Amino acid sequence: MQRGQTLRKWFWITAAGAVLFAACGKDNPFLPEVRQDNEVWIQSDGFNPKTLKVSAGTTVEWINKDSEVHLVDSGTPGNPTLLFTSTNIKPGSSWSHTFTKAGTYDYYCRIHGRTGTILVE
Ligand SMILES: [Cu+2]
Repeated sequence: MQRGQTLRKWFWITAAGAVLFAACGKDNPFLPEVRQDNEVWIQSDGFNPKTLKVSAGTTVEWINKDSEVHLVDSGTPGNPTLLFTSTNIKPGSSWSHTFTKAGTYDYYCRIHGRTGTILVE
């Protein structure tokens, strides 16, 4: 084999390896994403999970997996508790809040009225 051919061969082997490596990686779009223990996914049908159990000191992250803007507000529709209020959570973005004390924290989407609970132990 000629030197040029050998180089080309190794180029393609390296390129194929890089593509395979990327495909097997964490951000592989072909693999389903896994929700982390401190995450609430905002989906078109509501908060997932509807009740999230965490330990005190956990930073809970609401991730908007929907195509609409959502806004997380503590309390229940019509009865906000003013403990936490998110900014507008746009599709693909997220908002976080750290829960330092044990308790049951109800929240809802101020735009759509859907409800959820954070159970802090
Ligand atoms: Cu909403």
